[in-house]
Amino acid sequence: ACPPLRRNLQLLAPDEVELAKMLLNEGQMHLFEHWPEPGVDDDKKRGFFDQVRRLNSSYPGGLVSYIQNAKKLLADSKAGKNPYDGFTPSVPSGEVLNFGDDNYVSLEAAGVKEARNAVFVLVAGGLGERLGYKGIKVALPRETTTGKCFLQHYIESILSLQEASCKMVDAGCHIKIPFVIMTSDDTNALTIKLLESNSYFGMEPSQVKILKQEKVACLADNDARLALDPNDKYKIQTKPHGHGDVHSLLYSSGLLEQWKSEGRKWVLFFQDTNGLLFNAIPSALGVSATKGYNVNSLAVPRKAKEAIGGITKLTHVDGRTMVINVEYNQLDPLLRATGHPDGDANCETGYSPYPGNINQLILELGPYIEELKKTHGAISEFVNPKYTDSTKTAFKSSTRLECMMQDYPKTLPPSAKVGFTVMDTWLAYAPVKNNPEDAAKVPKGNPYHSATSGEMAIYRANSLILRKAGAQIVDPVVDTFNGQEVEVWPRITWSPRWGLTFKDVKEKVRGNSSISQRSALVINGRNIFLEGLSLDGTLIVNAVDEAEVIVTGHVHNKGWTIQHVDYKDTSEKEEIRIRGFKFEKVEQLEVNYNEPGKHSLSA
Ligand code: UGB
Repeated sequence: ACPPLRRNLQLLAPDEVELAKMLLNEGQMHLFEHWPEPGVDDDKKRGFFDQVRRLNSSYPGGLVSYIQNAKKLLADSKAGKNPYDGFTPSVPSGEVLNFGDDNYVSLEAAGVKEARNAVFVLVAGGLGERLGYKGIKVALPRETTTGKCFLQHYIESILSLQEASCKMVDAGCHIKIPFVIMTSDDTNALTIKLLESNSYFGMEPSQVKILKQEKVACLADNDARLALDPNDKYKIQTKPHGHGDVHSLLYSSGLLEQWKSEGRKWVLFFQDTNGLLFNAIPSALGVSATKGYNVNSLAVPRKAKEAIGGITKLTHVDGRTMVINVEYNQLDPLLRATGHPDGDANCETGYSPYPGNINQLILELGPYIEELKKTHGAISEFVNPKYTDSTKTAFKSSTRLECMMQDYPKTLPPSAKVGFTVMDTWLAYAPVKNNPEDAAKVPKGNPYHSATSGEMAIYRANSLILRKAGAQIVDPVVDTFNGQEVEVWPRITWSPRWGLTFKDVKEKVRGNSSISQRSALVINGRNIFLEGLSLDGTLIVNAVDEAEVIVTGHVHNKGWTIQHVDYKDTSEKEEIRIRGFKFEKVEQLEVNYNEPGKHSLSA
């Protein structure tokens, strides 16, 4: 059927002949039409089949399924079919937590106890196109007072949970919490380098598993003809398939069964740049454990049109219901099509009635494995072609199928226990996604989701937590960096092993401590107690775990001042430019306690 291919058959191994037949059956003859006689470009032709083999094995059901799914989704898209046809949205009910109250504190305790049965999965294969940062996002500083990157913070948080959890149940417990990172070709090498050059930030290398997602083939037209790479006609053009790949990768890796045999119970998924996330993990895991949720999504109050999905109850005309994320670009049209003429709008609370999905999912391992045995991890997909005109016959550029990890519950039976947990945004959610220019254009009152707001949110959260624990923290000032107006709170940071839960913080803030607005405080150690500290300047306290340090008295120095930096100022490092400020370290008090025993810093 394809003479250029037939003439080259002798070059192909038997499995490659089968792949070629499959491609021809699926209408992909164009991939070979330009192939010259044998003897010309033979290595490239073999390379082509190496790629086809990879594309075939990394997609559930292989390339046949991919092409057939694409044909169907492209036809639906051309016909203007709404994926939510027949569904009516309504506001779901879930757990709403109030930070620091008795219920919250007891859920945190339940969550820490469960953590020894948990595994963590970070999806970090995205390039972060909206942020435009050149490196990998997990290498960005979470805040620049200590300069610790997101990945270090995540690992230290998991290690602290591991230790606290073990201690709660049995002094001899040595359970190690597994940590999986999903990378892609865009992030894999840099992620491994970051881990290796920092000794895995204190985690045992065997605890960390890297799973690399493969890209998927691009589609050139409505017939799902695969697109050739414009720069190499022996290569199929590929693009990322989305964070939903994490489920099929976990399934095919065999890790799920291994975890089950080790008695693990929970799989916690999270994203690359939310510096507040681990504030929310203990209580949310407590909710999963006490409510027996098979699926628990973390959510925050959502501003209408904010670029985070809305958690929605969908009821089908046939009676089916599900509680699921409706992505931010689909919520507005869905609401308008179902009798809400204002679409995605704020209600009297000033927020959308649909809680915002922050894509932190807690799945119960047993039911998760059972479901994946049926689906092999395939997740409902979508396609988003940009057509050249209203006839929808041609694309401006090639497209591909995509999938999202939060669509996992779509295939679950109605008996599955699917819930969600709403927390305060200030406590739980501050992603770094938008570049300075786009962030400055965000409508007033909506979150910027930028490097500027992401860092300032850490200081605000820590200040508010200390306040709730009884310290006096002065109100913030308002300042503008890279065109974004933000609250500037004292620059308070602590290592996860100091303040894993609110109870931990409360136990370590005693007497009448106060911190002025221009102050910076770094607490780096487990047993550091603020006892009647009055801070006006910069104080850094480092202590080994076995040291117990009482910090008291008045610390006053010139401290660290905040300098404005323009994001276009290329004399500054990109990590600094994108946040729009840096610290000038004028004066500080830094104390180190390297010996066990009781110490007192009495300034
Ligand atoms: N990611 C991958 O690992 N692989 C990929 O192929 C793509 C991404 P974005 P998005 O909570 O903040 C999501 O781009 O997809 C990783 C939810 O869909 O930051 O626009 C990537 O590295 C949305 O419902 O976000 O929006 C990153 O860690 C809402 O909840 C993660 O996937 C929103 O996040 C997310 O990728 C949010």
